[in-house]
Amino acid sequence: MAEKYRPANYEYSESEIAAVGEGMKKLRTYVSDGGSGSVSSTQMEEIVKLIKREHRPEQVACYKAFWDNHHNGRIPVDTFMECMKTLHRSEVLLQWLVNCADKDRNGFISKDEFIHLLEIMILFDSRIATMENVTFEEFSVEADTNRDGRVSVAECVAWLQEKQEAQK
Ligand SMILES: [Ca+2]
Ligand SMILES: [Ca+2]
Repeated sequence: MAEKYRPANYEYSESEIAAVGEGMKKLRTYVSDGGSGSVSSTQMEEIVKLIKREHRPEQVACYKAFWDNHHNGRIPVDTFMECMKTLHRSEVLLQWLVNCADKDRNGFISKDEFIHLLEIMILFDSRIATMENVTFEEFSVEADTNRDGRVSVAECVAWLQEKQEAQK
């Protein structure tokens, strides 16, 4: 029987997290560094299998981009295990996805980045699918709470949270 994928709000138990940590240490690119060691982001697909998440290529690419952008392509085992403890909280996932979408890492969400954000959000959380109809123009006005003409990562996260609340 095929094993079911974990949903976006799945809360991993301590023993499951520990087992993923052990699994990561068996991967080909694992390097011990005196601490918990790290794995190359090129093995993201294997890691996503370890956490039993869906691993469509677009999703794997998004996870990989995060570690490439924020950790130079190495995934520290202890940091990854810490992430697993909070992934089920939707605000953590949102923060993480918006950071992923901010491709040039300037702290603001441009039109291209907004379109990319909607694409990746729908991949990760189908509850957000209804946002597909929101245009960038509407987003830039609604989300720009300090009215400086651009939407920061924090403003974007707050806007998404409001949208999610409104859907409940
Ligand atoms: Ca940006
Ligand atoms: Ca702003």
